[in-house]
Amino acid sequence: MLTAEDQSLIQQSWEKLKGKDDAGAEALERMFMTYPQTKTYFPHFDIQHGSEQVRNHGKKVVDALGKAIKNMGNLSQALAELSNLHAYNLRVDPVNFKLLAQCFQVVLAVHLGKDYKPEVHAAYDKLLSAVAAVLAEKYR
Ligand code: HNI
Repeated sequence: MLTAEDQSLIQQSWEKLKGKDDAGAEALERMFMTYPQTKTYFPHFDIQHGSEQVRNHGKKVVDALGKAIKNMGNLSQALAELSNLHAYNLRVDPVNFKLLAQCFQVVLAVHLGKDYKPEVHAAYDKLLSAVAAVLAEKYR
């Protein structure tokens, strides 16, 4: 459960995050390198460093997170379409959501530096867990 304090920490730090388009691509690149099994969902992608496809996809993921951040009170509704897509069309094993979340946290830590205080980290952990739960909720 995201408290009012969590939500405000997330909103403030999200505004401070520069280069959001690249943040998504960096998180994906980290995921592909650190957890190579995740590459199996992207056989149609060029996933080399600097790939335009990864950059575009990263931007979509970051935009979706931005939408989630604007709608923290009602994530299920805000992400309903994405939830359908991941469950019925893409069939991404939900364990992978945690892997991307972890990589995204590393990107936040690198980019926010000292602003990525433990309480900010904890707040994002809750947010990304909640997003992952919504993306997986149609599986049953
Ligand atoms: Ni995900 C497509 C958001 C986790 C595999 N994904 C999308 C799109 C968004 C998105 C946005 C584009 C939808 C559209 O075009 O309408 N994905 C998210 C978010 C998370 C996430 C917010 C978690 C935080 N996706 C994952 C994970 C995997 C994944 C963990 C697999 C390891 N996603 C995909 C694939 C596509 C995709 C595959 C389709 C890509 C394409 O363009 O063909």
